[in-house]
Formats: sequence, C-alpha cells, structure tokens
Amino acid sequence: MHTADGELLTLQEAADRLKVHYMTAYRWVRRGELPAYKAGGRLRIRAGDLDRFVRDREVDVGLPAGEVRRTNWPVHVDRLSALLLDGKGIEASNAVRKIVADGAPAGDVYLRLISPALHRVGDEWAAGRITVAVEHRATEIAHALMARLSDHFRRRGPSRGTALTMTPPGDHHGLAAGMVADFLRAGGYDVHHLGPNVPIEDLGLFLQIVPTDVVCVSMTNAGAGRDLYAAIVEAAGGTGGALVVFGGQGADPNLAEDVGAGHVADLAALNSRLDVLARP
Ligand code: B12
Repeated sequence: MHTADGELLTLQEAADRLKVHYMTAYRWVRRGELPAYKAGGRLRIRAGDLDRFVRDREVDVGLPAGEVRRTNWPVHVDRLSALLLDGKGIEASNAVRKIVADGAPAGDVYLRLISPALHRVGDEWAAGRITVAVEHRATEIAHALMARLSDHFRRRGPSRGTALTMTPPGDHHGLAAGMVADFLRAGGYDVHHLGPNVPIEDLGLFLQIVPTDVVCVSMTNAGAGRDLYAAIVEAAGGTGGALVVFGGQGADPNLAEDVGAGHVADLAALNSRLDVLARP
C-alpha cells in the first residue's frame, strides 16, 4: 500500500484500506497498536502510520472482513527464530503480543511458536553455527516472552489439586517445566514450580511439608537411568504418594512405567491425561 505519508484518513477509510471491519480497526486503535489522533471530534489516522502498521503485520492483515483469521505458525516460527538468534527481545515481544491480540491462544504460542523456535536455536547450536552465548541470549528472551504470557494461564474457580513442576538434578533445561506449570495452572491446579535441577533429597523434604497431588517432571537430557526415575517416585512417597508424571524430549516412557509413574508426551493433553492417570 503506497500513500502520501501525511495524508489523514478517517477510521472507516483506514478500515477499508486494511480490508477489515470498522470495529476491528477501532480495537487496534484502542489497544494503541494503530496510532490515531482526534481532530474535530473524530479519529484520524495518518497514512504513513497505516503503512507501517501493514508492514509490521503483513501476514495478518488483508483478509476479507468476516473471514476467520488463522495464525500462520510456520511464518511466525521463521520470524521468531530469527529474532531470538539476533537477540531482538523487544521485537520478539511485540511479535508475540500481536499474535495473541489477533486471537491466538497463549498455549498455542508456547507449543506452536516458542518451542519450535527454540528447537531451531538448538539445531543452530548443534550445527556449530552459533555460540553458547547466543543460545543463552535466545533462552533469556524466550523466558521473558513466557513471563509476559503467564497471566493468560490463570483460571478462577475451585482448585483441582496441587501440582509440582521441576526438572531432575543435572538437567538445566527449565523452560519446558515452566510451560508445564502454566498449563497446569490453566487446568485449575495450584502449582509449585521449582524450576530446573532440583536435588532429589530436597524434593522429598518439600513434599513432606507441602501436600501435593501431582509431580510433573520435565526431562530434556536423554539417557537418565532407572535409578533417577525410581528416586523421584520414592521422594514423592512411593506408590501411596503423589502421582508422578514424566515428560519431555529426554523422558523414557518405559522407565516411567517401570517405576510406577506416568508418562505424557503431549503437553496439550496433560490435564486430561491426569484425570485418567489419577483414577484409582
Ligand atoms: C536452551 C537450551 C539449553 C540451555 C537451557 C537453559 C534454560 N534455562 O532452560 C542450556 C545452555 C543450559 C543448555 C545446556 C545444555 N544443553 Co541444551 N538446549 C537448549 C535448547 C536450545 C532449547 C531447550 C528448550 O527450552 N526447548 C523448548 C522446550 C519448550 O521444548 P521441549 O523441551 O521439547 O518441551 C516440549 C515437549 O517436550 C513437552 N514437555 C517437556 N517437558 C514436559 C513434561 C511433561 C510432564 C509434559 C507432559 C510435556 C513436556 O512440552 C514442551 C512444549 O512443547 C535445546 C534445543 C531443543 N531441541 O529443545 C538444547 C538441547 C536440549 N540441549 C542439548 C545439550 C546437548 C545440552 C548440553 C549437554 C550441552 C553441553 N555440552 O553443555 C547442556 C546440558 C546442561 C545440563 N546439565 O542440563 C541437546 C540435548 C541432546 C539430548 N537429547 O540429550 C539439545 C536438544 C540441543 C541439540 N540439538 O543437540 N541447553
């Protein structure tokens, strides 16, 4: 779209150019995403601002009004991966904010955007194309994105129980455990998120003091032996204790089953799987 930069448009004209309903354009103005001015009691939009708005959102706008807008995840993953690798935290945050404002559920942002983007970062590291420092920077940006989204996972109403989330000792990959914590909160659990690298002994002491229904362990490093699985179940009170569920890239379903624990691979299915696993 090319217009004279200073040209002033009414909101209806701006909506027409964006091919969206008047109210959609108004919502963007209210949210401060589309800059507008009041002149003669009416909202005016500078054509240059409209151009910039379109450029920023080239994937999202331009669909006929009324059409269901689908989030184009592969395009967003490409963009977010690039921003993470370039260390562009503010731009990454703006991109995620827009995607959510356009209706994408925060849970999808975790599973379909942030996770795959981080996997790409890992691939770059494994191929020797980026340093560990660059990978750390990307992880910190991802952490900040998640912190800003965490309010979306709150749920009011009666508690479904108490859950604990963590990674085992020696596993420093804490982001996924944070996602698990947020999904459990959305599912109605009160969550104690202990984060990464939790010593087993301290887990046991914690669980003796804080009554907990479910312990969700995120395992990223592959190759943990049966002893670790068994020690976690033991710390959770053994067979009569809390339900222990393992998940993550490095979790072994057979070992989980072998020690009497559950295994769930798909985070989106965790809350419903817990209903089944918790049944006597
Ligand atoms: C960031 C990162 C790090 C950071 C972690 C920092 C932090 N605060 O988390 C740091 C720098 C510490 C790190 C260190 C290492 N890392 Co690293 N790291 C990564 C990276 C790039 C992203 C991890 C991540 O957050 N992914 C995003 C999450 C959300 O995705 P996810 O783990 O797949 O989780 C999803 C599902 O699995 C599931 N899920 C996960 N947990 C659970 C639990 C439950 C209950 C359920 C239901 C579901 C579920 O839901 C999630 C959402 O979709 C990955 C690349 C990758 N492929 O993930 C490598 C990666 C995991 N790292 C790897 C390696 C090798 C290492 C090091 C050994 C490197 C080294 N030589 O030092 C060390 C190990 C350190 C340690 N002792 O743990 C390898 C793992 C190989 C393996 N299979 O063991 C990977 C895969 C990189 C690669 N391509 O080779 N790493």
